[in-house]
Amino acid sequence: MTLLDGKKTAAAIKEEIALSVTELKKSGKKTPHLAAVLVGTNGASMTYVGAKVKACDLVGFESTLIELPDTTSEAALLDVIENLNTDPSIDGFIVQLPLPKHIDEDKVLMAVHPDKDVDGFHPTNVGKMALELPTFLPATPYGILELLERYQVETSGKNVVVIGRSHIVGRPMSILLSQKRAAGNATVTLTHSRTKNLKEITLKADIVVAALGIAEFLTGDMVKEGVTIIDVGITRVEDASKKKGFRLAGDVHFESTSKKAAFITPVPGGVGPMTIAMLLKNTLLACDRNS
Ligand code: L34
Repeated sequence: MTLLDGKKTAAAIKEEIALSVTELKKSGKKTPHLAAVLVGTNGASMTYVGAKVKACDLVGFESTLIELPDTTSEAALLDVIENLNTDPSIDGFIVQLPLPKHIDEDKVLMAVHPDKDVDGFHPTNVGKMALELPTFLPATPYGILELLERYQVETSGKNVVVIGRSHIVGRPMSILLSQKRAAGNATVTLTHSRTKNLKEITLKADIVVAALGIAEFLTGDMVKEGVTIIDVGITRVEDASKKKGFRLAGDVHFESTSKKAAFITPVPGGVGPMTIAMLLKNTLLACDRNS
């Protein structure tokens, strides 16, 4: 079994990005600048956004964190977005999800200018992604492609089963893996909560991408020998024995599935850090397009 080490791979990617930033600075070009908008005090979101800002520092990017209270109105958030859209110092920005219930997420994502949409969530960029036109790929699927590629996991002609049809992971993942590209050319089955006989389907998979958001859902009896497993889930499970009061669980039951797997991502230290590295990569691209 080979561990697909997202932490290590993300560190290597960040080093590559830091080198590019050094080159940009040497040639007198603009330093990439990422902004992140965080609404409310969701503990996990604060951790992820904090990690994004820290990663910017590490590679030499500028970063701006805009923290808003969870009582922020939709109109006020849209104003903040408009300011970021028109601020020439900002190359790209994200609005961390989830948003408080009184805010329409679709409306907010559509307000982000596609050229600054380094999450790749705007319909224009989703459309370009689906049509294989150059664009910002959503960071989590992009990170998974990069991990598969760097570990030389063969995807061409393989049966891939994606569990979960979210707009930010499952759906784009299913599209990207079927495309004619590196870490593509797979035969993809997209499964979800209405899928019948899921186990019959996952047992035929060469690669399983678990992105449904249920802790330890995928168990050893659901996969075949030699499978590659990508665990996108990250749930905080109460655990009194831990200092923080919780532990992190993936969507995959690691102990039972790893016995059968050829390749598997851990949680933490798998897909999460890759998401952050690829967000930086998109920001570098956004800055490059601006210069
Ligand atoms: N707009 N919202 C927007 N863009 C995104 O790309 C995200 N996502 C998801 C949630 N909302 C978003 C993230 O950033 C999930 N996500 C994310 C990012 C980083 C990590 C996990 C999820 C991460 O760094 N995970 C660490 C553990 C961190 C911890 O201690 O909790 C890991 O090793 O998996």
